[in-house]
Amino acid sequence: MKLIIAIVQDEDATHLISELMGEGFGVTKLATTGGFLRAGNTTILAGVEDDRFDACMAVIERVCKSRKQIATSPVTMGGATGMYAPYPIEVTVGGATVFVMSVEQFVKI
Ligand code: 2BA
Repeated sequence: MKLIIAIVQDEDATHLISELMGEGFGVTKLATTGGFLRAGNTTILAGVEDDRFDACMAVIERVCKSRKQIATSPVTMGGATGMYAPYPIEVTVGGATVFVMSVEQFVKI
């Protein structure tokens, strides 16, 4: 068994969960925050049997879209002022950031 930890954009989360549930996968949704954008995203936990791993990854790949977002990044203004001036940068977020772990034991009590 594998544990899939997928960090996805909030915009994709509802659709992804219903697609995964519709295909019989068990999922848990966590409300999370990205360290770089400091904006909300969604982390999906899915425990899947090895023979269904590819099917689960295929759903994630199909549903999760990449999008461009504007982030505000601070830059130091030169000289002795030590002041910070925010400036916009464009980043491409997603489709999904996925970690896959082998599950040693799965117990439901
Ligand atoms: P954030 O940390 O808010 O990052 C959002 C997007 O900003 C990233 O999209 C990437 O395009 C960009 N970005 C992140 N760090 C950057 C940096 N130091 N310099 C320039 N651009 C940067 P994704 O790569 O698709 O990541 C989406 C979210 O997935 C991240 O949100 C974070 O919550 C999670 N994530 C990504 N890599 C991770 C990792 N190695 N470990 C844990 N979580 C990760």
